[in-house]
Amino acid sequence: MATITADDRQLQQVAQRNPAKASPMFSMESGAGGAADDSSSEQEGSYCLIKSVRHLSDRGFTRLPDRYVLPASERAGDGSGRVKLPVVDLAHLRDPCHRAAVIETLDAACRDYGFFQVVNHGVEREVISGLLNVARRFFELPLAARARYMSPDVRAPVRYGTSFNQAKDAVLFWRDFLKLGCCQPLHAAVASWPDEPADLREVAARYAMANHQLFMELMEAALEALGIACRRGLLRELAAGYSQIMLNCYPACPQPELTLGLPPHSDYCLFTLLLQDQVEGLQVMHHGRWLTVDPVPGSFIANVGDHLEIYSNGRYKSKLHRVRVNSTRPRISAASFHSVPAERVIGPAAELVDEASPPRYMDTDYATFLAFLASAEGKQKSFLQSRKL
Ligand SMILES: O=C(O)CCC(=O)C(=O)O
Repeated sequence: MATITADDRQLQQVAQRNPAKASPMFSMESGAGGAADDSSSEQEGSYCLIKSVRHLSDRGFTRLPDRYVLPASERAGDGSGRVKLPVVDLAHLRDPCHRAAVIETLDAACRDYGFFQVVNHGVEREVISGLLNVARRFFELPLAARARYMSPDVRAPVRYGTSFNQAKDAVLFWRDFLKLGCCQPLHAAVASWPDEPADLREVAARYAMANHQLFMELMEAALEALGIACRRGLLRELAAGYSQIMLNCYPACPQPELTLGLPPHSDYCLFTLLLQDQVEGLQVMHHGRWLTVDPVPGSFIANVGDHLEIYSNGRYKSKLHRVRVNSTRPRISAASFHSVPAERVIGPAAELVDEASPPRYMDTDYATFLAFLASAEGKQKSFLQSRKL
């Protein structure tokens, strides 16, 4: 039987001190209703379920709480293969003798898998390990310290939470997250990031800058591959574009076969750059099959987001992906979503539209996406579908 811990008491104090901020996270309306777990107290059960899966994992639950149990048809099952993603070597991309060949690889990967592995990127090892390390330490903080950043508002620039789209998920997912908004200038955004662990702001800011630089290089290559002649204007806008770092924590799960860390979804951005530790979990949908991606230490996984599918008028594919969890090894990942400035409207590129290829998507912007997220689960490719002409 679960007992009230020091964490619980601290969290109750946070809720009492700041009920406006904290209480929606504990209400029965925000996704925690109907809890059933190892706890004898329904109130405590619902309270635990909603605050974080890390908390449930730490308490040694042996049975997955009902609110995490997916219908059988939505579980991962046993039948998935493995994939080694196409490799985009940035050292070669930077070499004029090899650039054309790398651009071809990137173009083919974006059209087919929608995913590729980025190697020889030049981002320093300690910047990468530093981010994974500080993320791990953030999720190890006492819950009350993490709870300072809880918000049910999908628009909040800094947000700690759990599941996929917690307020809308009919079934919860086995993930906690910390979202760090990275609008420009970065120092203004950094000031709102958590001040615990003490080095989080510095480490994450270094990572954000290096990661954004990488995104810019990949975008330049993608625009070249798509044959966009006037690249400079868009690249200038992207230099001041909007990005988010999503730090994900998937604790060991008592019955991983019954749930998922994240449901099948596509990303709302131009490119996502994903960093993962050595624990596998990411699966991509390819020709109707789920494939597990082999982690390659030190590399990034890049994937085409909804914006790039729209901008490329459907040539590049924003592919479904999901995350499996396991019973023994916690997993940390950091997904950086990069796109245009938040107020910028994006639609199919003029160069890619003509009589033979009419526009296939409506123009869209960030506000439209946030309104969509606030009203729908956002799983599968539902947002992108809503923009199709
Ligand atoms: O953790 C992962 O491997 C994927 C994360 C992801 O898809 C997301 O944050 O949207």
